[in-house]
Amino acid sequence: MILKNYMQNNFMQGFKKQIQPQGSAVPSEESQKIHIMPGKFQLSGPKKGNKLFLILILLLVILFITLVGLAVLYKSAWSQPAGIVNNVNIAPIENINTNTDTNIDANVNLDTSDSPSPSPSAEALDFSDLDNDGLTGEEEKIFSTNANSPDTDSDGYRDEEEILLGYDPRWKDKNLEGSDLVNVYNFLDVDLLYPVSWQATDNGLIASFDTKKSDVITFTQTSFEQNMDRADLMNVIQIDDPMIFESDLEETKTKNYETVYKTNNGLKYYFFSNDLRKMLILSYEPADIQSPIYLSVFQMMANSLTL
Ligand SMILES: [Ca+2]
Ligand SMILES: [Ca+2]
Ligand SMILES: [Ca+2]
Repeated sequence: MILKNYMQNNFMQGFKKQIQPQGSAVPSEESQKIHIMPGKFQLSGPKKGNKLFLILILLLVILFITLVGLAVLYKSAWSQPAGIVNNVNIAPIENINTNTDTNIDANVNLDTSDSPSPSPSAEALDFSDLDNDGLTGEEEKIFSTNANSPDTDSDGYRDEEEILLGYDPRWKDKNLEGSDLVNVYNFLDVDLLYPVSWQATDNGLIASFDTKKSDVITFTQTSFEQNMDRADLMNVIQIDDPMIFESDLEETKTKNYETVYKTNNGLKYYFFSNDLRKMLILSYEPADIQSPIYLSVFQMMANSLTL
């Protein structure tokens, strides 16, 4: 028992010494209290400081980002006008290039057009005959007919046909003479019709009809004192124009003249009076000899000659 008590005491003391190796119980309680208090103080203190610190850093970061963003916007705002300025500079250079190209093309075209070019007035004229009725676009204007219909008044007669026969192509069974399309001109005791848009003048020897589009139509008369046979008529014609031969002429007749010669190209008429003492010449000199634009009007004038 003694051994047992001794061992228990010693053992407990040793055990107590092992559990509480740092000395007495009083100082250990105080130290525990002191430790707990600073522990609480230290834990709560740094937590609040960290939050404030983090918030401050966040604010600084946000401020920095906004400043950087503003700086980027400011730079981009400056760079866009700079880009536009560059584009403006590039665009004129491109325009200059294209202009020079077109100028070169125009020069090439001018070089190729060495052949005689039509006059500016001839270029503005309408030579086309879209409806294929024999009247050019200009002639359709003169007679107020439909340039897209060969028979404006739908009476079965083509527009040109009516004009050459002396009818108003706009209305059925109406004459050209007396309409508002033509005037009558009296010269050398002969009447002839001409478009109201033209101007007729004479100097007593030659009558001129101004088409106002560069073409020239004239009407003259030559008298002969002696009687002549048919064989002599060719000589009379060649006195007027030595370059005309018999093969260039065809014989025809009009309403009031039995003996009429006209050139194959239809640009000149020679009318002989029944006693063959007088010769009347109606000639048309077109601005473009290859395509006379008023040939139908001219034929109408020739057909309308009345004594
Ligand atoms: Ca026509
Ligand atoms: Ca027509
Ligand atoms: Ca008709």
